Amino acid sequence: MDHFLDETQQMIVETAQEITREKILPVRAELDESGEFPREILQDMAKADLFGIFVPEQYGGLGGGCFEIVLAMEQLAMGCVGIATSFAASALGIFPVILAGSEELKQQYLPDIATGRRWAAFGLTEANAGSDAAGIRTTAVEDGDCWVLNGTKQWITNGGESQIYSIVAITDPNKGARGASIFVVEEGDPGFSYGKKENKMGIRASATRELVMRDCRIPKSRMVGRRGTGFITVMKTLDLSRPGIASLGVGLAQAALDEAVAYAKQRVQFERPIIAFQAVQHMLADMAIQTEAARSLVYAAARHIDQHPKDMSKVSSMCKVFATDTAMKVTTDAVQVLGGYGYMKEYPVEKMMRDAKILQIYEGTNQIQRNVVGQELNKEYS
Ligand code: COS
Repeated sequence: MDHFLDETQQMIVETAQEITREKILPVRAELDESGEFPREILQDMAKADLFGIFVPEQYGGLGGGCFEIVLAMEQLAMGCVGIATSFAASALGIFPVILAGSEELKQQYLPDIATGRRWAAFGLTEANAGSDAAGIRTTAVEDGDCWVLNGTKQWITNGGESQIYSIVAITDPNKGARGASIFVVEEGDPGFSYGKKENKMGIRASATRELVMRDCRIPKSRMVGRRGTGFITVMKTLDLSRPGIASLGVGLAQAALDEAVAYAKQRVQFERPIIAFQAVQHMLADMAIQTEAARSLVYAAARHIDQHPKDMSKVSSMCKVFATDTAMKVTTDAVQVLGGYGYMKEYPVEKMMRDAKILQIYEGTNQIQRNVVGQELNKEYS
């Protein structure tokens, strides 16, 4: 389907396609096996200006919106969701600064993010605060001209690999959701270290690690936005980033569909290519319909967000749910079409199925997304 991309958008798609074809596809199986972080590929993305897409022009970026991010991430995910996740996590990590940071913080960090000289990560989740994001226990206390942070963040994408971290911490314990604030913590700050590195089922090329803050002292100027506004900025950050995760689902579903059709055309059983059997055709048809429906919803949601930045939540959650559930279904069906071969590591579809699962879980489970949609409907119809 023609989605009417302008010249810049078409260029973003072609650039991301080239990275996928030249850099990602040749090594994705190896990185999946080893769990090695794709540093060089991220540097290639930086050289191709992909990290500038989400940074405003006055700080050296391309000034793209949610739609441009979605276009790039979809293409990267066609190669490897693990590698695409490392890219996505840098955008997520810097969104709080873009959305709520002071001019000083923007000038301090955004030019480096735009050129890909430094990468970012988002430090929200803790052992006992996942879906219940307001339940975090990390604290930040004022001491002279510093903030002192204490706590441990868990399952942080790009942990140990990024140099800039947006950390959510409690500044006023008695104020509930109004008691959280966001801080930029840099690699090398006193009292900041990395903990356990996770061994994962899928997206194995991405790094997932604990962040540990023990009397971590940072300058006062590193608070992002006003004290107590951290939770709201977190919610806006996630609203803006979830279409990106949805687009990873679209790219992954498309890649699985491509593999399944190619296999079905060459696999002969009962003296015919299996694509000649209606049972297989119907599976492929459903996969194609669902993938295009997901893409159309994600594109429409991203375009809506760019036009109506104050009205992001419902469309963001809707497209995240639909596209990532689609990715799970389509990748599972791709394994089924390839049968025994699909279950073996010689073919890429088993990796795709493993990678799909996390999309339904991270950046807010699909159950939480349905809660958000339901609550918005409740408001709209009251
Ligand atoms: N944009 C702006 N503000 C928002 C918002 C949004 N999308 N969603 C909530 N808020 C505001 C509310 O208006 C409320 O403000 P007031 O204090 O002024 O009333 C405040 O934030 C608290 O909202 P609420 O009471 O709805 O918060 P809950 O603690 O019930 O949590 C959910 C809401 C479940 C939606 C939230 O915790 C969430 O998104 N969880 C998933 C977290 C997640 O994605 N984790 C993945 C790891 S991050 S990579």
